[in-house]
Amino acid sequence: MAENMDLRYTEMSEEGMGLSVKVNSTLFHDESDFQTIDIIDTPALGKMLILDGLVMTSDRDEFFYHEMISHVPMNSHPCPKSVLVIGGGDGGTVREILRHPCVEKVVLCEIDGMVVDCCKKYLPNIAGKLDDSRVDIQIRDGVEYMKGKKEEFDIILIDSTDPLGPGVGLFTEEFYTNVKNALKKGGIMVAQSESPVADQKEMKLMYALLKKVFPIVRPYVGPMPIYPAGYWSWAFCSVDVEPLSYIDEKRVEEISKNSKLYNADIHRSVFALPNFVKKLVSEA
Ligand code: AG3
Repeated sequence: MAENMDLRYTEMSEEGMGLSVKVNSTLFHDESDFQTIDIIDTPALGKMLILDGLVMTSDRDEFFYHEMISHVPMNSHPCPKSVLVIGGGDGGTVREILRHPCVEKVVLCEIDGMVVDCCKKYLPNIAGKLDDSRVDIQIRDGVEYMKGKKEEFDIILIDSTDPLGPGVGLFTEEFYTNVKNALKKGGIMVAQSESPVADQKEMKLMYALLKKVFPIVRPYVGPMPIYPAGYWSWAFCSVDVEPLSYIDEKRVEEISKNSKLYNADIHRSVFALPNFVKKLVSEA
């Protein structure tokens, strides 16, 4: 390689704002049946998973996302035994779910087997718990998987890509209706819901659909350094559970002992929304 050659990975918005990371090397590059998959090694963030050119996760900042998507809903349920993750083939969300002792079964429904294999091989810190005996990995389309399910899960997490490419069917009224029907009484769905700064159009469309399906739809927000605008949102949705109406204090305390971000104060504060986010969601 030429001396001083500066290889970079860049994810740029249409307006030309984005992330730029120096790259040591590319560890994996292939086309699956669904998308282009890259694993790169970087000095700033460790190894990173890139799908169709968009960053999904990295060794060093994955906790911002995986702790938020999982512990907020998990600790809002008195005893989540059966949990479903749609997407999330990197395994980070599953790893966090398994830290809750009441969990008996986690189904991971990921469309792309190559993502799972690749993350097991190159991102063991993130994917390392996918071989746990409580995990049932289903390599299939989440849209198909959800059809006809009735009251099976306490918690369902939609750990999808952006509303583009293979993930697009996960942003529809039909899919959300099937998810609602698959929740047990007292069940909660959380879906990643894009950046309130960089993805306002997508977010509005998504919340409009969610509000058609779920009586309770409450966004929560947090930092996400490597995603667009560095600021992210998740949608807490349920038929019968308001966020903060129940918090499992004992589990919050246990989980926060070994968490980088999540603790009792964070849990209570994430539903505090800036005015522009409130407006965006109320107009959806
Ligand atoms: N799922 C959310 C990815 C969204 C990223 N968007 C982007 N880079 N434009 C991440 C999967 C982590 N388990």
